[in-house]
Amino acid sequence: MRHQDSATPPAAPPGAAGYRFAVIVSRFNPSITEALREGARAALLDAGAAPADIEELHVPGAFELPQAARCAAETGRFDAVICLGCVIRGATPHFEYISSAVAHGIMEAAGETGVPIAFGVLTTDSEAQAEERAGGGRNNKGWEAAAAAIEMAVLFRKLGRPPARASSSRLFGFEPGAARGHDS
Ligand code: INI
Repeated sequence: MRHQDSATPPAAPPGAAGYRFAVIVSRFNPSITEALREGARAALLDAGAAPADIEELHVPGAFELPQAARCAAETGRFDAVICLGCVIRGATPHFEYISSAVAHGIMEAAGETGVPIAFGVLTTDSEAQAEERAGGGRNNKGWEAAAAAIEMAVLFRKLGRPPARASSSRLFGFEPGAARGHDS
């Protein structure tokens, strides 16, 4: 049985209000990843997330997504992280290495930080295939990844995970200067 038909992805679960999301976007294959970013943003807003609770961050390529996702998760400022990228086999001799490193890296970062991290990375044979999966509405891997991130964030909170904190000044769990012995 197929998990889902690609023409009818599941609806974005409601209830993203009060949750904070990082959307990390790879700049490689930018027209595709921009469409994924728009899809993810639409899903989050449709599910009730406040624009101020969606932080968009960019990385050079898909290979950097796990590193940035881990860094974002470790700040404690996000209930879920969404990774968006596009790796095209035709244009990438090292396609298998990059795709596999990204998938494993994201899974490891999620497991080690305890923050849900969604995999919105297209791995396709051609640019045409990537365009098909970065379309409007729900026919968009970014939309799908954001829907998964919302569902996981809601589930984790139900299981007792505390809400992400809103502060932007407390990075990595300590005040700037604290590591140098300041008390501020
Ligand atoms: N990065 C991608 O996101 N998609 C690709 O198709 C791709 N190709 O074709 O090489 C790609 N390469 C860059 C890679 O992700 C890193 O940014 C780079 O190796 C520097 O670490």
